[in-house]
Amino acid sequence: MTDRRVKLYYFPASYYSQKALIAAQEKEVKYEPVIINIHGPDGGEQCTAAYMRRSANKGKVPVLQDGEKVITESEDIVDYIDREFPADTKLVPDLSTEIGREVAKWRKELDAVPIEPITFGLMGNPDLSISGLQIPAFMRKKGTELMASLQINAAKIEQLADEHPDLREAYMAKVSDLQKRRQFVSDKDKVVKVLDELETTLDQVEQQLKKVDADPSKELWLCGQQFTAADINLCILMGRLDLLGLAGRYHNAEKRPRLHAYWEAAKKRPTVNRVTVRAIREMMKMNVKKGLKNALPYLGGLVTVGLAAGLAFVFAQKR
Ligand SMILES: N[C@@H](CCC(=O)N[C@@H](CS)C(=O)NCC(=O)O)C(=O)O
Repeated sequence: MTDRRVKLYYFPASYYSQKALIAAQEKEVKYEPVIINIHGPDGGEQCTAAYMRRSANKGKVPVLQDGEKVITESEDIVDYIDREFPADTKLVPDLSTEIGREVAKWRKELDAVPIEPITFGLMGNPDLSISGLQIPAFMRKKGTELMASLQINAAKIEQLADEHPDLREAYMAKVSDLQKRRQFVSDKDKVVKVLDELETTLDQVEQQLKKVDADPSKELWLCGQQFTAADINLCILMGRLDLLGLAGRYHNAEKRPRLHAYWEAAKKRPTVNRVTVRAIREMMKMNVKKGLKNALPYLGGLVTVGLAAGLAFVFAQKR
């Protein structure tokens, strides 16, 4: 572990943030956490001009800042952390080795899973969920409400584009992202297709785990004995399937038993557990704290009124 300290801008429930968080924690990187509320008002904190500039005009999380260096793509963040922070753990084995090539192949395959259509598709069509969405109520919007909020956010971002002409192009790219999200919400057939395609990817994962499992000397990680960047990508996907109530569709003791066993074991790994399983609990805590903070002036008012009423009562009794 080194004393070098970086800044990590992220949102706990964000898929790609979780990738950076697991990597940083696996490598025991000391990082200053900066939470960017991507569900906040006015399109979210990632849309402020200051954050847009900080994130190379992308306005997305995660972002890793190491002194002057700013890294924006989650795959690049994992590579950077692995390269720059030597530790016993090596997340990205050298490409000149067989495991290095395997890890690269699986990272690419899993990073290509279209997580936005799956997530927004399920939020807009919760009947596609098997065991129900686990997303906390304060983060969840249904069908028409979700469509309307995406539209409102697009309008707010267009306004920001007018206010900051130097960021216009970047803001308009975000508006186009929001329009795509509206399509995922409204086009159920497309969502069904994406969910069907995921079956093929997970069949390949099951085959790979079977291959690894054939060697009893190896612990069951995706590319063998070592937990790697490929496992990070698989774990965040499994966590997202849990969150969307889709786990039962894709794996159980009968269907893809190796993947099922893999996830049961992976969830116990401290970094994976903290970042995926406990993310929602953290979100709930954040929301309760925010609620309390907002309620504080009213609570203060209530206490004052209560005290005044009590004193008036005591005073009246004495007379
Ligand atoms: N390709 C990027 C994707 C990052 C991304 O899409 N982040 C999402 C959260 S998971 C985000 O910031 N969404 C907010 C927005 O698009 O305004 C990466 O791998 O880092």
